[in-house]
Amino acid sequence: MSKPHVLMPSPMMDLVVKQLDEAFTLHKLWEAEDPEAEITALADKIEGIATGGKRPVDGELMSRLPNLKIVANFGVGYDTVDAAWAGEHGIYVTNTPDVLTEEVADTTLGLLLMTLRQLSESERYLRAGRWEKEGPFPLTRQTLRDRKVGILGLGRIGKAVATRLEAFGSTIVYHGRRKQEDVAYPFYGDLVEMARDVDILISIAPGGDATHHLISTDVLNALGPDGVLINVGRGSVVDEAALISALQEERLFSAGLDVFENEPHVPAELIAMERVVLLPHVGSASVHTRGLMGQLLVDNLKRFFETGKPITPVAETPLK
Ligand code: A2R
Repeated sequence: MSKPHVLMPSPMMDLVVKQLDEAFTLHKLWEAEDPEAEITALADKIEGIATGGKRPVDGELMSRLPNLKIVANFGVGYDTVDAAWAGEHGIYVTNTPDVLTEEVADTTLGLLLMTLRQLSESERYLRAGRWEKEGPFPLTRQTLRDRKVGILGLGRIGKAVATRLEAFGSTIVYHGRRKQEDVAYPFYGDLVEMARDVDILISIAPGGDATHHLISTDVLNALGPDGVLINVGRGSVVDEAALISALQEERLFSAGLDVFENEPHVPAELIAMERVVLLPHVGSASVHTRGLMGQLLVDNLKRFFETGKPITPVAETPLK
């Protein structure tokens, strides 16, 4: 029996490419001289796509592949795949949830502490020889002591962040589209109201139209001149221009960002700010965790072509 044809638009980790090469007829689009002509030539054959999100898998691409049955996405966030379109057309979309939850939560706490205690800035101070020449680094205005933290997106990762924050003694509240009955933390139906009541806002919500620029000027103003924003979800959730203005005008104290609106571009205005902590989207980026994510992507495709059911379909998939 011939192996199912799977399209890989952009390079992925060796572990994924090797296993997909063995199990399927894998088409590495980036190796094609003319990728668009290659898609047209293969159109009838392709039954699966393995994507890392570099090239969006939108309705335009999927509609060119009449036998497409599954799109396997690397990562828990799948905002570069039009999952609603796929669902409407009977195509499964899978992501890689759970296996990265603890790693991203660890990174979030690291970024939070780096930001509050200005640890990047203080290390640069030491490396520049300023400790010896000028004396101790100034006391930081921020601390995690006695602070109230608001979580935007109390999902799998948000809850793992909250568990860690409990151990740090923080007070925790959250905002989402609905109150979760099995959660004891106070719920805010209004994000501006929550921002007004907390010292620190952590965003771990997904990207996409529904969350685009949810963290607006109003939210940042409500967080206030002593407020700190941490974003580890998606860059699109924060109005980056509004954030830059708020920081420049000292309407917000600081920010710790692992994600940006136009990655890998990071605005020069942010890079110029000493106090702000900027990470190159490393939330889940350990060999250990990325390996588990890659394996789950491979297993989703294999399981689907063996049984007709993938392991972790996303919510928009109407196929039960
Ligand atoms: O709204 P709810 O109650 O379904 O809560 C979800 C929340 N969320 C939103 N909150 C406010 N406005 C929205 N339009 C909205 N859409 C979703 O985000 C839920 O608590 C949370 C997402 O949690 P999970 O689906 O469990 O995702 P997980 O594994 O925690 O990952 C979160 C995100 C990914 O989508 C990537 O963008 C990033 O972390 O790596």
